[in-house]
Amino acid sequence: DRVAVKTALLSVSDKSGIVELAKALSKKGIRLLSTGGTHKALSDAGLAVTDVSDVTGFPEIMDGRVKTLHPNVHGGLLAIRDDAEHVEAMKVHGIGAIDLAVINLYPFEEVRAKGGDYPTTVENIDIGGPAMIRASAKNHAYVTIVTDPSDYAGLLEELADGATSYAFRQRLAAKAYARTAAYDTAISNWFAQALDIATPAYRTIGGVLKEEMRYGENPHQKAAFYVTGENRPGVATATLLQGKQLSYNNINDTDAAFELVAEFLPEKGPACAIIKHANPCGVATGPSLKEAYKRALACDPVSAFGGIIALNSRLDGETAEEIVKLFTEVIIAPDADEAARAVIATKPNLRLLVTGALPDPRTPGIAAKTVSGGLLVQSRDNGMVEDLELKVVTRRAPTAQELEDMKFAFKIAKHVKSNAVVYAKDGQTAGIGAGQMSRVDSARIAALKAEDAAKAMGLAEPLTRGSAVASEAFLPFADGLLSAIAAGATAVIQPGGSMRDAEVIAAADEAGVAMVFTGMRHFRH
Ligand code: 93A
Repeated sequence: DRVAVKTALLSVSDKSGIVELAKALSKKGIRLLSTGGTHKALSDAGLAVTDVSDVTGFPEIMDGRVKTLHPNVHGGLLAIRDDAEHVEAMKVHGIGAIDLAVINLYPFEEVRAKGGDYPTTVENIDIGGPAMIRASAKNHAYVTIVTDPSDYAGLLEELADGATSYAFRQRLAAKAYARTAAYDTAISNWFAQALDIATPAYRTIGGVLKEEMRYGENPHQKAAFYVTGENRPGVATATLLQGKQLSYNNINDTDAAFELVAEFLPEKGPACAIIKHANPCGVATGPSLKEAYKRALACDPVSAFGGIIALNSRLDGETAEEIVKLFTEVIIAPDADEAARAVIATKPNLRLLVTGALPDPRTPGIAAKTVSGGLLVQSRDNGMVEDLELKVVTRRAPTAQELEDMKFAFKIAKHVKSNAVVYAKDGQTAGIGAGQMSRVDSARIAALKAEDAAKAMGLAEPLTRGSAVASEAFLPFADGLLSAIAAGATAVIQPGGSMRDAEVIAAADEAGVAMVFTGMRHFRH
């Protein structure tokens, strides 16, 4: 099954290693064909190489948009070598077989990542390259397709006897289709982003392998991290300033932390979110970043141990000093100043990630999860309480302070696993109940945690007294509300829309509690 390589077509944008490869191929007596720029690089290096225009009998036209899109190229790549009709067609039309194709594509992903303008990005959509890659890969029974410069060394090893094996060609064909699929994914997602289209039908799920982790959610599971190239500051694009590689769970939790803290615009003041198992165990704003951290920690200092800390502004030295007092896994922030970096450096295992910016909570995007035999895709939950028309449904309207607390709590409830109940006061979470199967249990747990935190801090009463409470989905019965009132909440924010809204409103009125409906639900499962 070894096929001798007599003719090779080289057409590469990334020209690293191409001259060395071409020299080695040429030494083996392999005839070289190539396109304009590649041709120039090779002939400049003194190699004998045929211009693809001489093969097609056609000049490269339209700024190179049409250079290899020709039957003489595609026939040479696609012909079945032992099919009489194919051989006859080659003879009649003067098509020569091409046995090896070395191709890498216009750097669409790089241009996109650098924020190239619209026409430049479009011009970097390669057409001829993917066509040749797909043709060669389809015909892997005869043709060897190399799409990655890191495979050049292996190719030369394989070609020791001037031929390649079927298994070798098969493997490279599989890699080739992974490459063209990833390339088209990047193009479709760039379009969706450029046009602000959140509809999943316009998006493709896929990415480029960034790294393999030692294990997945559990040690017996394997895991890898793929980057989609989406232009969104976060864990996928962050720079790891120090600490060991992030684990699967770290990446998941860090993402949850940073997306949550990004809800708080830095112009409005510092904010901090502490995450455990993808749920916040404390979120707060404060007069300084250090205060924001301390206030976030106060909500549930027990759970915060070994957590992930996300900050909405540049980490400074005094905040870093405070953070290192407790065992933390990861810190993520837009930036970290010199003093902060020096403090964090005293904890070599603590990972410090900087992103350069915060992601915009309002931009559309895509979220996906697998189910058995399928993929569920939806647009990102980019609803923001600031954009909603809040409807006061109780006799008593909330005070200005209650309204602030309500909005703060609802913002956080969006990032808590359902059923979510969040108590907040003065820009600080007082208690968070997450992931319970019944809403009333989430309310009870949140209140219980607030009592524990009060005891730990030596407070006379829990922070839930006089707080606002948020529920990410409607309160189906009055019981959840009554439990919140028992914990001391004086204001309630929830989407509304239950069959029993009237009952819930009556219970609130009875207790003199103010309640607003947002009309928007934030399930998170
Ligand atoms: O503009 S294209 O879509 N049209 C083509 O016919 C074509 N043929 C090869 N792009 C095409 N290519 C690409 O040109 C290759 O995929 C490669 O990335 C690049 C190499 O061009 P040069 O050799 O001129 O630098």
